[in-house]
Amino acid sequence: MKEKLAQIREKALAQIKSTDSLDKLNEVRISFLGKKGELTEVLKGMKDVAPEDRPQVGQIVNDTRAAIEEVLENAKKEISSKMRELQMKAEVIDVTLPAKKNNVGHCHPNTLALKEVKKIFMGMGYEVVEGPEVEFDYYNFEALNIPANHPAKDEQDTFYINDKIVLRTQTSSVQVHEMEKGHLPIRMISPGRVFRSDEVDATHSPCFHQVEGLVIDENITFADLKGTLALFAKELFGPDTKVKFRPHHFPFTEPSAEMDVSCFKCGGIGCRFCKGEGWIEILGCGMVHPHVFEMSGIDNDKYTGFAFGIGLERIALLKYEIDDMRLLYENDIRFLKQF
Ligand code: 2U9
Repeated sequence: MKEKLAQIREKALAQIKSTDSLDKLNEVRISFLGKKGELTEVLKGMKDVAPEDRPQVGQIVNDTRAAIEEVLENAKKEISSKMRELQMKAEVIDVTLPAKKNNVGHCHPNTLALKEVKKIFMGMGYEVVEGPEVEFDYYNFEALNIPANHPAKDEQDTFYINDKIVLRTQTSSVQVHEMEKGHLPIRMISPGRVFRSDEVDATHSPCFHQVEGLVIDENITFADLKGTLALFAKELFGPDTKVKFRPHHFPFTEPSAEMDVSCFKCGGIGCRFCKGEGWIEILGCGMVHPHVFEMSGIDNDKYTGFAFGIGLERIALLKYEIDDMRLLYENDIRFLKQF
């Protein structure tokens, strides 16, 4: 048995020495150490060895296996390194070849517009707060003073999940959650996706984006609203931009207004861009309705506040002079590449 093991060891080492590829090396490994390998076969014959000799023979089998494994490992390293060396010598790298073109992505016009709006309000100390797109009817309508029979609540305008849960139609619900926390004063904007059951056309989409704003503190007046939104308009459309407020109605604000900016193309004279008006409608706003305060537990003797809502797509279409909203959602790379 001992001689047989010595023979196997010699034979294996000789075969490993004469091997020059990893595949062949593996074949040698299998032929000696594999399930049906020569060394494994010897192990199977251990039952015929006299019991008193078994520990010694067992030790020799183990030593033989270890020796073959060690030589195999060394040979593997040597062959790999030789192959790498040959490969390096054979490979010629032309460092003058032009590099692969790196296609770097860039921002969507909506994202660009949102970044600008956020930057302006964050510069004025506003917090940016986001919230859920699926909302309780209460936060989307009731808490905003939109009563049960209001047309906005109609199934033709709103996507209902069930009779208590909707896809939010405005991001105002985020502001209601903030008001309920009761940490005053509040100075926040809430950007996000909103949903309305609209047909798609050049100015409508069932899913669009809003940025709403809310300021609540002691002694906040309509003058604060005007000053803030006039500054916002100047920063967004240029320092010569004028603003104009027209009375309007929203259930959640009283008084309410819509704000127009002087046309940044013609300076207000009237042109094709502003359809000869000289003014462009940009947002809705107003002083938060006392009933809205009441419902969220805010003392309306002590606090007043203003709120506003901006359609982000409208800003993107105007700023980047895009004449059809559908272009923003079609993901045509020829269009998106321009921004
Ligand atoms: C609270 C109270 C009041 C948010 C406001 C508007 C006016 C508005 C429109 C702009 C274009 C919606 O996307 S749009 O169609 N929004 O005109 N939004 S005031 O008022 C609030 C919000 C939260 C608690």
